[in-house]
Amino acid sequence: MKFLHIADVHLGCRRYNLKERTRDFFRAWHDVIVKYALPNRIDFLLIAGDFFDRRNVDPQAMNHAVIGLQLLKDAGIPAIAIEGNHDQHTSDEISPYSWMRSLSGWGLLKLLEPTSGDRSPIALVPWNEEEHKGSYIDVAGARIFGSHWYGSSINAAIPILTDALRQAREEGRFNILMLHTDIEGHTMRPMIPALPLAKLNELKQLVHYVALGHTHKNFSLDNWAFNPGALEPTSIDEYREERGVYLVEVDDRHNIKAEHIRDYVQRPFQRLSFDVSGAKDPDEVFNGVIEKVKHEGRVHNPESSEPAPIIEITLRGHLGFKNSLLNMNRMREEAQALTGALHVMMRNQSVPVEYAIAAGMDVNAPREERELRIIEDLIARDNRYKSRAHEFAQLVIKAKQQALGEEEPEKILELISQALEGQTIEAAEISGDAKPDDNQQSPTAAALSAIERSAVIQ
Ligand SMILES: [Mn+2]
Repeated sequence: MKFLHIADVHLGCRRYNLKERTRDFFRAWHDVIVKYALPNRIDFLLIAGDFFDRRNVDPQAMNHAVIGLQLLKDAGIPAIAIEGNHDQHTSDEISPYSWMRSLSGWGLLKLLEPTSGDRSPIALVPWNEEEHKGSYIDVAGARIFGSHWYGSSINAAIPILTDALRQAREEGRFNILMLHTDIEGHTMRPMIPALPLAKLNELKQLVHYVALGHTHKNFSLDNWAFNPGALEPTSIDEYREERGVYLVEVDDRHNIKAEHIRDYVQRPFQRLSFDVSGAKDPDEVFNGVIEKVKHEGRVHNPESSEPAPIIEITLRGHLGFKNSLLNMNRMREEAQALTGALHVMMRNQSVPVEYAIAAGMDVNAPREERELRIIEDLIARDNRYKSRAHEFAQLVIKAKQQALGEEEPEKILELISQALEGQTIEAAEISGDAKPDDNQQSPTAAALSAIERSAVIQ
């Protein structure tokens, strides 16, 4: 038995407002079929969720889907799919229709969906070829099970699904479960709950192969659970991850030989970064960026079959003049002309010098020195206290030391008011107000709120 396992095709994915980029997802999908599905005479193709980028499939994406599915159908290769979070149907109460179900109804793919039974919220029923519906299907010695996208309820769903599988699996067949979920320890979004490995492992006694999807990077577990990764990166943050398709061969004794294939047409990406610190004027930044592109930029060769790259250029560091003086458009156009890139993205993450804290400071300097310097810089941002920034910074440190030493609050207050004497009067005079304004922060409060703000600036 031989099959191809793909996931996260994301047909119809739109990025950067580029028509070409949408076609990339089709090219990858088409190339994989032509290069690996057809010549290898596979018995079936598995699509483990997120075939489409969105539930409301646009006409172009539907064309892209049908072209590939028709090629498979003409070759007699069944395409077996489950829904992912991106192309999942709405609740059946709202509408029983979905494009994945339509494609299944037209015989272009076989969408495997659990149903809900009388006794259990998850029931698995055999494929019905007349109705084009079912939760599992028998093909070429395999029994393939589908599942829904369970999202954060995956933990509760797995034991119920496990019970249903125990009933429906067939001894002697190669049992495959298609599952769209992150697995703990292998996710790209550590903040989002994923299925614990222990829970997944409970399925080991029931199925021979878990066909995973959802995580856009490749990984496999114990030559048993396999996640191929997205066909194409859906965001530039994914471009460094390994992704591809699994070509799987299973012998009569159910030994698995899974090969991860990455050689198909993919859009190349490149990330460049330029430090603007110390640049005297916008021209210097412009020239620096262009030099960088000339030396390191990925140049597209129009003769080659490889697609033109998408390049992202990020400006970092401390900018010595106004942001608005940077001509980002000119940089983009020049970089594009030099490389022949499909698209150049410019991102400005530099921080204007007036907001820069401890600019140019040795990061290995002693902690006390760095602390004093940071507080001093924060205080100096307020013109009213600029001339006494050093003195006030020392005061902040002293007050902090007393607080840490559990000195009485009154004593600390005394220390501060003594040091500030004269200053509050001065400030009130400048503002033309006899009483200190409620909005007028004391230097200590200004420094403390500046410290809070600095957490954001970093
Ligand atoms: Mn996805």
